[in-house]
Amino acid sequence: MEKTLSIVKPDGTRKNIIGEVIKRFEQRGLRITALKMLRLSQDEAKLFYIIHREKPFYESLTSFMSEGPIVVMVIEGEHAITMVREIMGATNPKEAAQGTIRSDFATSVEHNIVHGSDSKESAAYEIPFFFSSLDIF
Ligand code: DAT
Ligand code: MG
Repeated sequence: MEKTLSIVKPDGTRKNIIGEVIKRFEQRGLRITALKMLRLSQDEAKLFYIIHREKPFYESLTSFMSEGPIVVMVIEGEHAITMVREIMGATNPKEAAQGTIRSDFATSVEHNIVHGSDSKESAAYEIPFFFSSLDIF
Protein backbone atom coordinates (compact mmCIF):
# COMPACT_ATOMS: atom_id res chain seq x y z
CA MET A 1 0.00 0.00 0.00
CA GLU A 2 1.23 3.45 -0.94
CA LYS A 3 0.28 6.86 0.49
CA THR A 4 0.03 10.12 -1.40
CA LEU A 5 -1.09 13.68 -0.69
CA SER A 6 -3.80 15.35 -2.73
CA ILE A 7 -5.21 18.87 -2.53
CA VAL A 8 -8.42 20.36 -3.88
CA LYS A 9 -6.99 23.79 -4.72
CA PRO A 10 -8.78 27.15 -4.15
CA ASP A 11 -10.37 27.02 -7.63
CA GLY A 12 -11.79 23.56 -6.83
CA THR A 13 -13.34 24.59 -3.51
CA ARG A 14 -14.71 27.75 -5.20
CA LYS A 15 -16.32 25.69 -7.97
CA ASN A 16 -18.02 23.42 -5.40
CA ILE A 17 -16.38 20.24 -6.69
CA ILE A 18 -14.72 18.92 -3.51
CA GLY A 19 -17.10 15.94 -3.54
CA GLU A 20 -16.62 15.36 -7.27
CA VAL A 21 -12.82 15.13 -6.81
CA ILE A 22 -13.08 12.80 -3.82
CA LYS A 23 -15.66 10.63 -5.63
CA ARG A 24 -13.28 10.09 -8.55
CA PHE A 25 -10.55 8.87 -6.19
CA GLU A 26 -12.92 6.60 -4.26
CA GLN A 27 -14.45 5.16 -7.43
CA ARG A 28 -11.00 3.92 -8.45
CA GLY A 29 -10.68 2.01 -5.17
CA LEU A 30 -8.44 4.52 -3.37
CA ARG A 31 -9.15 5.26 0.31
CA ILE A 32 -9.11 8.66 2.01
CA THR A 33 -7.23 8.12 5.29
CA ALA A 34 -6.97 11.77 6.43
CA LEU A 35 -8.86 14.90 5.37
CA LYS A 36 -9.17 18.57 6.34
CA MET A 37 -10.00 22.05 5.04
CA LEU A 38 -7.70 24.98 5.70
CA ARG A 39 -6.35 28.16 4.17
CA LEU A 40 -2.61 28.57 3.59
CA SER A 41 -0.77 31.87 3.96
CA GLN A 42 1.43 32.68 0.97
CA ASP A 43 4.51 31.91 3.07
CA GLU A 44 3.11 28.46 3.89
CA ALA A 45 2.30 27.88 0.21
CA LYS A 46 5.90 28.88 -0.63
CA LEU A 47 7.20 26.29 1.80
CA PHE A 48 4.89 23.60 0.40
CA TYR A 49 6.06 24.39 -3.16
CA ILE A 50 9.70 25.05 -2.16
CA ILE A 51 10.88 22.73 -4.94
CA HIS A 52 9.57 25.32 -7.46
CA ARG A 53 11.25 28.34 -5.83
CA GLU A 54 13.37 29.12 -8.93
CA LYS A 55 10.45 28.87 -11.37
CA PRO A 56 9.00 32.00 -12.98
CA PHE A 57 5.51 31.02 -11.78
CA TYR A 58 6.48 30.59 -8.08
CA GLU A 59 4.99 33.93 -6.90
CA SER A 60 1.77 33.61 -8.81
CA LEU A 61 1.34 29.89 -7.95
CA THR A 62 1.74 30.54 -4.23
CA SER A 63 -0.48 33.63 -4.36
CA PHE A 64 -3.21 31.51 -6.02
CA MET A 65 -2.76 28.66 -3.53
CA SER A 66 -3.34 31.07 -0.64
CA GLU A 67 -6.34 32.91 -2.08
CA GLY A 68 -8.98 30.65 -0.51
CA PRO A 69 -9.67 27.45 1.37
CA ILE A 70 -8.20 24.16 0.21
CA VAL A 71 -9.01 20.56 1.10
CA VAL A 72 -5.96 18.40 1.83
CA MET A 73 -6.13 14.64 2.05
CA VAL A 74 -4.01 11.55 2.42
CA ILE A 75 -4.97 8.86 -0.08
CA GLU A 76 -3.96 5.26 0.28
CA GLY A 77 -3.98 2.34 -2.12
CA GLU A 78 -1.89 0.19 -4.40
CA HIS A 79 0.13 2.51 -6.68
CA ALA A 80 -1.74 5.45 -5.11
CA ILE A 81 0.81 8.01 -6.35
CA THR A 82 0.52 7.03 -10.02
CA MET A 83 -3.23 6.42 -9.83
CA VAL A 84 -3.96 9.85 -8.35
CA ARG A 85 -1.76 11.48 -11.02
CA GLU A 86 -3.68 9.56 -13.70
CA ILE A 87 -7.07 10.56 -12.32
CA MET A 88 -5.88 14.22 -12.13
CA GLY A 89 -4.56 14.41 -15.70
CA ALA A 90 -1.64 16.42 -17.08
CA THR A 91 -0.63 19.74 -15.44
CA ASN A 92 -1.83 21.67 -18.49
CA PRO A 93 -5.56 20.96 -18.94
CA LYS A 94 -5.15 21.29 -22.72
CA GLU A 95 -2.89 18.24 -22.59
CA ALA A 96 -4.90 16.32 -19.99
CA ALA A 97 -6.55 13.09 -21.14
CA GLN A 98 -10.31 13.10 -21.56
CA GLY A 99 -12.23 12.19 -18.43
CA THR A 100 -9.51 13.40 -16.06
CA ILE A 101 -10.26 15.99 -13.37
CA ARG A 102 -8.08 18.63 -15.01
CA SER A 103 -9.51 17.99 -18.47
CA ASP A 104 -13.05 18.33 -17.11
CA PHE A 105 -12.61 21.27 -14.71
CA ALA A 106 -9.26 23.12 -14.95
CA THR A 107 -9.19 26.49 -16.70
CA SER A 108 -5.41 26.98 -17.10
CA VAL A 109 -2.01 25.48 -16.24
CA GLU A 110 -2.05 27.44 -13.01
CA HIS A 111 -5.73 27.07 -12.10
CA ASN A 112 -5.80 23.31 -12.38
CA ILE A 113 -8.08 22.26 -9.49
CA VAL A 114 -6.05 19.51 -7.90
CA HIS A 115 -2.61 18.53 -6.59
CA GLY A 116 -1.10 15.07 -6.19
CA SER A 117 2.39 14.07 -4.98
CA ASP A 118 4.58 13.14 -7.96
CA SER A 119 6.86 10.59 -6.22
CA LYS A 120 7.44 8.73 -2.96
CA GLU A 121 9.97 11.43 -2.01
CA SER A 122 7.41 14.21 -2.59
CA ALA A 123 4.75 12.31 -0.64
CA ALA A 124 7.21 11.90 2.25
CA TYR A 125 7.59 15.71 2.37
CA GLU A 126 4.00 16.65 1.62
CA ILE A 127 2.04 14.31 3.95
CA PRO A 128 3.76 15.43 7.20
CA PHE A 129 3.51 19.04 5.96
CA PHE A 130 -0.23 18.80 6.79
CA PHE A 131 -0.77 15.72 8.96
CA SER A 132 0.78 14.07 12.00
CA SER A 133 0.91 10.27 12.04
CA LEU A 134 -1.95 10.36 14.62
CA ASP A 135 -4.24 12.07 12.05
CA ILE A 136 -3.89 9.28 9.49
CA PHE A 137 -6.22 6.28 9.76
P1 DAT B 1 1.77 19.23 -11.06
O1 DAT B 1 0.81 20.01 -10.22
O2 DAT B 1 1.08 18.55 -12.21
O3 DAT B 1 2.62 18.28 -10.26
P2 DAT B 1 4.14 20.90 -11.29
O4 DAT B 1 4.64 20.22 -10.06
O5 DAT B 1 5.05 20.95 -12.47
O6 DAT B 1 2.75 20.28 -11.78
O7 DAT B 1 3.78 22.41 -10.95
C1 DAT B 1 3.11 22.71 -9.74
C2 DAT B 1 2.01 23.69 -10.03
O8 DAT B 1 2.57 24.91 -10.53
C3 DAT B 1 1.03 23.26 -11.13
O9 DAT B 1 -0.01 22.43 -10.65
C4 DAT B 1 0.53 24.56 -11.63
C5 DAT B 1 1.73 25.46 -11.53
N1 DAT B 1 2.46 25.52 -12.79
C6 DAT B 1 3.24 24.55 -13.34
N2 DAT B 1 3.76 24.92 -14.53
C7 DAT B 1 3.30 26.18 -14.73
C8 DAT B 1 3.46 27.14 -15.78
N3 DAT B 1 4.20 26.88 -16.84
N4 DAT B 1 2.83 28.34 -15.65
C9 DAT B 1 2.06 28.61 -14.56
N5 DAT B 1 1.87 27.76 -13.54
C10 DAT B 1 2.47 26.57 -13.62
MG1 MG C 1 4.08 18.62 -8.86
